[in-house]
Amino acid sequence: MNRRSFLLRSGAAAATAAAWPTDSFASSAASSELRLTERSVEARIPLTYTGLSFELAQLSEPEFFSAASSGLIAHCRTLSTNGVLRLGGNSSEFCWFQADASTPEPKLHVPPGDLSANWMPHRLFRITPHAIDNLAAFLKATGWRIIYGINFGNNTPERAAAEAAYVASKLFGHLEYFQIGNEPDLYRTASNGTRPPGWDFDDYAREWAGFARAILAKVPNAKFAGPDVAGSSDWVTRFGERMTAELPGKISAVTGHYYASGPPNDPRVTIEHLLHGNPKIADDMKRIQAVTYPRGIVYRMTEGNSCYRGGKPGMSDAFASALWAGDYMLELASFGCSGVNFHGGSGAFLSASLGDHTPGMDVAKKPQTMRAGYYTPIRVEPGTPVKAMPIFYGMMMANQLAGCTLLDVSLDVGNINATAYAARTGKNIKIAIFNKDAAQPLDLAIQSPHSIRSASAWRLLASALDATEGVTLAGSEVDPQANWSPRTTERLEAHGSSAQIHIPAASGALVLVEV
Ligand code: BDP
Repeated sequence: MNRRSFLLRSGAAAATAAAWPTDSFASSAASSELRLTERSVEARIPLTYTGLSFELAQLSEPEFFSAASSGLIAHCRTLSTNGVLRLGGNSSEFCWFQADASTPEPKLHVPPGDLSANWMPHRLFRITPHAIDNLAAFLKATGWRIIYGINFGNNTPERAAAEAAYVASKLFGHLEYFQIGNEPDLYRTASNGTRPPGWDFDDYAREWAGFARAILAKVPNAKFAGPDVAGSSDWVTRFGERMTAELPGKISAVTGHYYASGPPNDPRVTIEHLLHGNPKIADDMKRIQAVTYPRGIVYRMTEGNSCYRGGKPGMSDAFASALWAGDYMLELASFGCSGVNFHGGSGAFLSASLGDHTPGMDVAKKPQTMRAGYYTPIRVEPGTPVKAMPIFYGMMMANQLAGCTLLDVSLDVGNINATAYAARTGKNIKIAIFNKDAAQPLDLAIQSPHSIRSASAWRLLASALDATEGVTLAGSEVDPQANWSPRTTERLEAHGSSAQIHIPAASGALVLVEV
């Protein structure tokens, strides 16, 4: 998925959308229908579907992920009791593990030439065994699992193996798999510069396998995923084919990142564009599934968000991001994705991951909104209470379908920009509906495959798409202690196998149908 070329293509699509009628109630109950059917091949959304991604450099502050991080722990648990934490990002290429006092600091690699267009940190972050011990306690307290990303950009196989050995010994019960390197498909670009311009997939695969073998020599039961690319689905499929053959039984997943738009200071990056969706997701997922399925591995979107280079104020930190994230998570799930990790963390480390360039600040409207890392699902800044951001609510809503078996949904909504996904567990069917249309409400007749005993709904609401406060799910906000429970469960009218729901413009709904 090339996020840059995508922006240009879907920018044109958004322009067409703007010409839609906005003042007419274009769709009547009769024409808007959501029909559910059982899938021919059963597919379950994993319980571990929901995840967060942080910069590995956060570990250079050993207390950040520790048993003492009560605010972050509570928010993680509210988001999911089976979540997955992924550590990586640009900063991971500048992290080094100091196994003991005798481990020397590595030489800092800075690419030659003009660095004005380079977005990498160019400073070292030290990770100590103490930080890993604290991370183990953090994972125990959250009940979350971890994907641990090891420096590949500026590292040696020996150092990588020493780090992996310590991590495996401390985090083993929680470790999903290791990754080696972050966005290697960008290494040869001027903005990254970790490898020279001619460096390509074959060089990558050879070097990567060398690191993996060095780790396996120290941690024989280590599992891996990769290539953790920025955009190239071609590298994803090639990695899956080649590494499952070279290292049989050692590859658990193929992985990639997805930023829906960017950079934040590009005027084409708008809420309307974000919510328009991207047909390339379906195409790429089908190609990736064709490689993973026969090999018994899965795909995970290990890092991403609404807008790269730190997110855009008034979009990435606003209600629009909740509708986008919930929709995106479940769209990927419908194509067999095994999980989604949205990137975030503290402003200092997100800013460091971008070489301290923070273009989002240039478009912030007020000095109070000037910070780094607009897209973070959980705000974690020193001296301020930990806070669930708007995107958190979309993730929480999508997470309600984790552990459930997917149903096929056919949705006929005319020209309204709406999507829906459904999954069942026992006699309960959960339907997530996203009306991303800024102007048109939606009246839907839900047709269930079985007769309905009762139907109810939780709403995902805010006052406006660009509202950065006051987002609710089922009438409740996540309180400062991260408590959340549904306050408003709306009963829906249901007859036979059909139920009716009205979805206002720019809102979501989670419908629970008992059959
Ligand atoms: C990805 C990097 C991450 C950055 C993020 C961004 O892996 O470290 O913070 O993009 O651009 O490329 O916001």
